[in-house]
Amino acid sequence: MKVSRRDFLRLVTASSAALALDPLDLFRLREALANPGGPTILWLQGSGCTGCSISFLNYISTAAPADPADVLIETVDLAYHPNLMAAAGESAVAVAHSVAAKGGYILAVEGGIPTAFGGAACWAWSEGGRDVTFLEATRELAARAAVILSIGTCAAYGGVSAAAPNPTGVMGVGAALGKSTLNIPGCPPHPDWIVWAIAKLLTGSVGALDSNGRPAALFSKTVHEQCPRRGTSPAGTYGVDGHCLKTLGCKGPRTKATCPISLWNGRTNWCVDANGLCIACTEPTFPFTSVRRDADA
Ligand code: FSX
Ligand code: SF4
Repeated sequence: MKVSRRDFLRLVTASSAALALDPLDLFRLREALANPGGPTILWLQGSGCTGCSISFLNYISTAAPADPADVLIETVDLAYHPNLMAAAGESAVAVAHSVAAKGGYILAVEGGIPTAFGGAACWAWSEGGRDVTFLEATRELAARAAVILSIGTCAAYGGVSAAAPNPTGVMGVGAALGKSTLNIPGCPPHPDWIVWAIAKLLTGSVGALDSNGRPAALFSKTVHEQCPRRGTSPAGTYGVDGHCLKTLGCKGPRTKATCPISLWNGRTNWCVDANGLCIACTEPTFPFTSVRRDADA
């Protein structure tokens, strides 16, 4: 029976607990088998809802990579992810340190960084009996990263996690660390945008960024410009198909994203087509002005 590298890695990962395989050994094994052209990714989760990871796991495509497994096994080496890695505890942290020592990896951050209370509102991990704040962990791992990828609006700009009255002083990753980040916002970001960013980083061709650190290739047009309901008569109330939702508070005119083209949930639907307003979740102001019927929409 021919077993592909992908099947083998799946098998090893699934059976690592049963085999009591040391996570560091598993890491070295995976490193040896990983796509030699694939970058290593450390993915951290701070103040957010984990919806960014869930969105990524909903990735599906007719072209390669076809699903998250294709991305994670054939394309990149995901060395650390709180939900997806086989390792746990201090062994998992040791893997992150081992990658960090080498440098040149992609640091993907999901969720914002709490900065109040000395960062003590969010812990990344414990090691040697000491709790390490998310602020400290991201500072350390950002130091030798080739690029910092802020996945989701919380990581990019603070988002829901930074909204009042949350007292934890959540900031976006770039603002909290004082570093440039490649921002893929959205609450959550579309899985295609996340995979697009990773693929473009692989080829070094992300292209121009806008003033909010977003790739212009994905975030140069407003939702309104691409909306099939543009020019239709205003909806007088909620739940009526086919009418423009602007008078109800749709933020499509000042929200940059590809939702009307990308569609969501396996390309079946998107907010406006489900008669939901665009709430501007890809914008730095989200969620502060997202539900107000302000004059600019
Ligand atoms: Fe934020 Fe991610 Fe919104 Fe949630 O963790 S961008 S709250 S969908 O998932 O950070
Ligand atoms: Fe623009 Fe929203 Fe109306 Fe679509 S529904 S045309 S995005 S205002």
